[in-house]
Amino acid sequence: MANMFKFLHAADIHLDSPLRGLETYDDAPVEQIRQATRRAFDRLISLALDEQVAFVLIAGDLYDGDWKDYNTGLFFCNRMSRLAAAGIDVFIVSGNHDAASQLTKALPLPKNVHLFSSKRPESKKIESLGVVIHGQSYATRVVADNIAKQYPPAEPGWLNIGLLHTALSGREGHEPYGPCTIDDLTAKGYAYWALGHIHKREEVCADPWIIFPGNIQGRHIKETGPKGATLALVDNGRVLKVEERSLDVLRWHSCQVDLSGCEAMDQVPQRVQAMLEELQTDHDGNLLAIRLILSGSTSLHGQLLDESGALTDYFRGLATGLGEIWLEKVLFQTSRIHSLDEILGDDTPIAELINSISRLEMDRADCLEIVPELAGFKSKLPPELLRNNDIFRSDSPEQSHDLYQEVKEILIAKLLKQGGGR
Ligand SMILES: [Mn+2]
Repeated sequence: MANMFKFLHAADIHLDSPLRGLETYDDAPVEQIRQATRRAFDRLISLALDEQVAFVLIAGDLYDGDWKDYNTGLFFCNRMSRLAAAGIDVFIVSGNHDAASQLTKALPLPKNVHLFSSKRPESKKIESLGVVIHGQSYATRVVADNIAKQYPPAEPGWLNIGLLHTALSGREGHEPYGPCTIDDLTAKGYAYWALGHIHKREEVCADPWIIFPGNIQGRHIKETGPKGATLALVDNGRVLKVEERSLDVLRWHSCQVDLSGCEAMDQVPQRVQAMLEELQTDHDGNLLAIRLILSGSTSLHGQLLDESGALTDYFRGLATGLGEIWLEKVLFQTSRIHSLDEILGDDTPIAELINSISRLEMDRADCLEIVPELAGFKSKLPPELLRNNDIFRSDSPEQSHDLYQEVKEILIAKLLKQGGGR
């Protein structure tokens, strides 16, 4: 009986997850992004083989949803056969995205793959290692029950592992599925809880180990930084240590470029370039997808807004020149050095006009009333764009608010330029 071995814990692979509107960007590296979840999955397979792990755990949302065709499933079975050839077993629970009710197509599972039942918790023993894995799949997309409660207590004398798709007691930006507390999990007496669902890596607890490995590949700007899986080392029936291993092939970053104190326009690209070069040094050879946020108070504020289109193109050129960098978006969020009152001085007509614009409290409803064409325009947009474009999302009032602030700022900047203000 082997008393020292490794296992790999991954989750939220979202294999063949769609592009989320990236095709609407002119220069998006569409092919690289489209292939990213598969390439990251290939790196997971390579890691399992290189580290000669005893088994692999996948804690839900292996698939993003129902397969378009059988290709996604065939790809998965093919990669599983590589693990089978090395004698590596794979244990899977499904999550909300690939719940039993969500998938209408199926392929026979390779012999080395075990998918846990969605009806009740199951326990699978690996006699040669003294390991028992407890798990339950999602039957439906929405699981509001604490399914962990039904998991059996630890089997004495075995290394007990719980495989579970859950939001625990809630995590920002994630549906509160399979709710449970850390105490619920600890009470079972397992050595390791292999969780999934939360896309950001989190070591919730070290005794027992309760871990969200995060997803293996970021899929949009809200999933930033390195992504990967957890490699655990077991010795004499105890999980000695865990390591985070990055697997992503395309890395998202959102970064601020502080333009405070910039006095001349030629300083702006310098600061942007410095930031891009800094990011370049820390990306494990991956393609970088970057959102630039220009911030800080500067006398260039109005000019930046006025020239935002041309500047964005210029920054794209800088990024492309540096190599594997794609600028997803540039946000202009600088502020004025001087207040409007200071700039405008006495009550000239232009001052009055600008002041009334700056006082305008626009919200979503107002905007649609002011510009009735917007509603017609919105109805003509493809649904894919609507779903992914901040501007038209009715469920994000803060984003709408930001947008209207930006519109106001651009209007004011243009008027100031016309009126000869600073
Ligand atoms: Mn999930």
